[in-house]
Amino acid sequence: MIFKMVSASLIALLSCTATAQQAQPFAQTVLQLKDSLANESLSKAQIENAFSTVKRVRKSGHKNNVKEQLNVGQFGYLEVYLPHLVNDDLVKSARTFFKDNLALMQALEKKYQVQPRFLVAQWGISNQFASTSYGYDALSILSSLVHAKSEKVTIDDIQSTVQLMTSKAMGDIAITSNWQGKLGLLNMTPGQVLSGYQDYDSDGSVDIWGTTSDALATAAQYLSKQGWDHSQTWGRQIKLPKDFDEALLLDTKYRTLAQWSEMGLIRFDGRALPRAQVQARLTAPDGLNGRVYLTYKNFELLSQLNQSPYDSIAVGYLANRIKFPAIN
Ligand SMILES: [Ca+2]
Repeated sequence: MIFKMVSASLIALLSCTATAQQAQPFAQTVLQLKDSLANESLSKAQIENAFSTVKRVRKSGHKNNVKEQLNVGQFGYLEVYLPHLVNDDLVKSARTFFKDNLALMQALEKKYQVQPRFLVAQWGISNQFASTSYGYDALSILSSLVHAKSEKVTIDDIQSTVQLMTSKAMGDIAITSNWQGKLGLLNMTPGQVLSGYQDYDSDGSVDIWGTTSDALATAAQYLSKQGWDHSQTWGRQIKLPKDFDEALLLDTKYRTLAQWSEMGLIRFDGRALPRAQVQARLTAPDGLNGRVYLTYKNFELLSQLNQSPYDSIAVGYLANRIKFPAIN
């Protein structure tokens, strides 16, 4: 039933797109993009070379993974989305990978000061542990999204992609992306990849599309540079007191757990919040009637890697499932 609803909406969306005429040809969009990139960090030859094979691409209606099928915006609530996405199979895959790669996990944690369960969880939520993510020419996808006036793509994404294409560190690897223009196993933006790509296995190229350690290390380096706090986790599900003022859900102010405790918030299992000075704020994507969380600063960084608060919460939740029960 749910999938029928999704399909019907998708068909409606596609026919809408098909009838909307583009005001200018794609070639003109490409010219404008090239003009916008003509700055000191990229030569004219590099820009021309990068765009020489760019083509306009249109997305088909095929939904190729569970996340696309579970289109949150169409029908979902976190209460439905979370158990569908982070199901027993995904948890098992996460824990098995973690256990089979304990030495890598420990080495990543030591080098980047990011708990590796978050990296593995980010991979699971981004790509359901697919071992490769070679897809479509990233510059063609991003240029096509700009042409379609997607607000999610900026000139910075285009510039970062061209810089990656011209970077020697990437070796001979083609810069490919998914339909949203996200790169690699962990669906990072071109700018995020550019800010900290890692050739973790030292084979001479950064392959975040087909080498798990390169992909995990690149995300770890990004989170580390953004200020990840290794002494903290991401947040916790809580219960609000009955008389809680709904307006406070829109308040993004950080308060200590002790302050939240004084305001009547308790752990989801009914116990009191820890008496810690940890700074936390409310995250309630479905309002008072949905799951409510107190999230910490690290959650803001996870949110930079994810499309929606649902996915960021799913990463935190999967990371919890990797930690408990403990893997030895
Ligand atoms: Ca490598």
